[in-house]
Amino acid sequence: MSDAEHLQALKEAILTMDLEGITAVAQAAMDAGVDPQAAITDGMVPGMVEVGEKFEEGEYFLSELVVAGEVMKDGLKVIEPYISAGATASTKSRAVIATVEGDSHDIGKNIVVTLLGVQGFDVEDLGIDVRADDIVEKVREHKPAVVALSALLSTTMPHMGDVIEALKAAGLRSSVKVIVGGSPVTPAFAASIGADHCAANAIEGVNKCAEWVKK
Ligand code: B12
Repeated sequence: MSDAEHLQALKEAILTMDLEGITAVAQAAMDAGVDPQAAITDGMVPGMVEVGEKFEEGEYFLSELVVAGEVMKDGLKVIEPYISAGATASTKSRAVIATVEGDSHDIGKNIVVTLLGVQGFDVEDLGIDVRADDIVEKVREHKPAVVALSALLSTTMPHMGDVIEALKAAGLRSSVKVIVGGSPVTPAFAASIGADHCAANAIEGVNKCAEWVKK
């Protein structure tokens, strides 16, 4: 099988919600030497995008979103160790990351967590549905160089602005860089809330974080 065929098989596994087959499909891609980051971004993610489109069109329902999410997570479990194995840590800075209040999407955030680890960041992952005050508390405690925020819903995106306001109120805004990401987040929105960067995807975002802390 060619690399392109492995990527297509990964995409199909997400799209057909192949919970039983995904582990073998992902392992086969890794055994064949497919680049692990490409397996995620050019294999599984396009599958998820199509699942989202089918949900929007009414062809898939919430139950399908749930299962597709589980399939993606099982695939990531196989692929992520291959990313870390090839890594050379280039930084020793801290990052605090969270999915904002009201939002329980964490698949993209978890990819960012893995890639930050690969870049040598000491990552404090606060999980999903995290209130601005709790994020500020952790920033006070861990003194990170970077605060990374994820939102997948247009209704929860504004909470990213709440986090920045809460950081300002606590006198902590100037001590951290704030990066925001997630499919509905645009550079214009990021600028409007005073974030330092809006990530186009996990890889680009994490590269920006590494650039910020490069001595
Ligand atoms: C899987 C999924 C779910 C799963 C989530 C499982 C989980 N553990 O995460 C479940 C079933 C729980 C779910 C629930 C809901 N969902 Co949903 N979900 C999706 C779906 C299909 C895929 C999301 C995903 O994981 N994509 C794959 C990852 C890898 O991509 P990603 O998250 O975008 O992340 C990438 C980048 O954005 C970036 N990134 C993300 N965050 C960050 C942060 C930083 C700092 C950086 C640097 C980068 C970065 O890195 C990643 C890799 O490059 C999307 C459709 C879509 N195509 O996005 C809908 C979608 C996001 N969901 C949607 C909706 C409406 C809902 C519900 C409200 C449905 C309902 N009626 O209940 C609930 C809300 C629950 C809640 N309170 O959060 C809508 C949102 C519409 C909107 N714009 O507001 C979408 C777009 C579907 C649609 N087309 O309508 N969902």
